[in-house]
Amino acid sequence: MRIVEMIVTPIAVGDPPLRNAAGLHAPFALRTIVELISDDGISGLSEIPGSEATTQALRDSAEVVIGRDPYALTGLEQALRQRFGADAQDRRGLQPWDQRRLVHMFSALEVACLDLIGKTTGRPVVDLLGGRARDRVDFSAYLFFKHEGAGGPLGFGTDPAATGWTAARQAEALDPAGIVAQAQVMCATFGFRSIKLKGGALDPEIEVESILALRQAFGDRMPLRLDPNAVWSVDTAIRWGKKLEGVLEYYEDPTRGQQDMSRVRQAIDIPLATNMCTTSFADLPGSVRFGSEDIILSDHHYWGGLRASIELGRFCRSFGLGLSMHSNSHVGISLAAMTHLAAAVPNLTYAVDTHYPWQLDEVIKGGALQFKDGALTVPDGPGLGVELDHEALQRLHQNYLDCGLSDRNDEIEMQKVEPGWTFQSTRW
Ligand code: GKR
Ligand code: MG
Repeated sequence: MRIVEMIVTPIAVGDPPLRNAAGLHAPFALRTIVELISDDGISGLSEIPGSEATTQALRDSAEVVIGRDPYALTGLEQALRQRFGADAQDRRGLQPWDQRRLVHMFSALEVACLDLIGKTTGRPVVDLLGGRARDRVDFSAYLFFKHEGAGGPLGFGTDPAATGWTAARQAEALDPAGIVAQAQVMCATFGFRSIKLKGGALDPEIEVESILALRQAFGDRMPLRLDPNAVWSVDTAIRWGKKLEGVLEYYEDPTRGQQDMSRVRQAIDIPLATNMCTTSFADLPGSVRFGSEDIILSDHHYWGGLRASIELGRFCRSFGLGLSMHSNSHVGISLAAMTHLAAAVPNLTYAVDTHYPWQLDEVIKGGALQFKDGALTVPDGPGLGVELDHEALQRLHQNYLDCGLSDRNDEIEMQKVEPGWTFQSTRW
């Protein structure tokens, strides 16, 4: 089997005005969809965060990809590294999301190759990763402080006729009562059995009060997580962390960098988790040396694909670390890949993050994948088990062309709400 064609399509999907440490989500989240077509006419799919540089680099990688055997993934990674060079360590950036190029490119190509292989052999991707440790994957409710608005063409506008989650999805939530209301509808709609709150957005006191209000509303059997995305100082992280001992399942990136994370970890009695200070294989020796976290959040878009994420799982097992999974705004192709991966890793025992309920647009046939009791059954069709809806792809590509966004920039969006607002790598 040979790859004969690669189609790279940037899309923009409606995203509500969600707050985070870097500002505010724009009305559209950007993703890039990759299709690899084999010489027998089978197509393999993948999805990665959208960025102009990565999309262009993926298009340029055609010279390395076309004519290649999709099973030859090690050679593909070597060829990409040679052609594009390794990412400098600081390319990740200080934002909550990762801006490295090579890991994203290889992830996009590897997942599409595995989908192609699965579709050719008639086996689900989970089987190509060693088979299932579980049939169903638990996901976590992912709460955000937010401004009123639905995102997409409605922007800050709302549909007054909306009910249920569609109404809660567009409601303002800028205080503990708003967060509890958001959580109640999200958990009732999707059945989630653990909750993560995106922090680093408002004053720490409001964020901690929101966690305590969730505890009050849901009781102590609902695991709770808080993620300030590293914009709290060590002192702030310790001071507020003390109030959350015995309350949080884990405290995600309360502060920045492995050494400071380790100082917080020594001072408080809550497991620390990260998708910001230990984000690559090069960071793992530092993680062990400093003892910066208890739990690493995997993400196949950032760690260089599904097979690399399996390696990360083995590392965590060897060093006694927990393993969870990070997400960013995404649609169903990424969700399917995350589900296959989570099903294949025995020690991925935490409910996986997902932004999926926040996005109403979809590129896969049949519409959104459905959570039941907060979990997804691993798709058992060949490959990822999802198919591209080409009409939807074209519509969402047109959104991309029309919306005028080409890279994620939450600071610019925030300035529309609070003129002069700027990102600070340590805010509180
Ligand atoms: O979607 O605003 C967001 C999140 O802040 C995202 O960009 C982060 O990467 O979910 C993420 C996290 O856990 O840090
Ligand atoms: Mg995080």
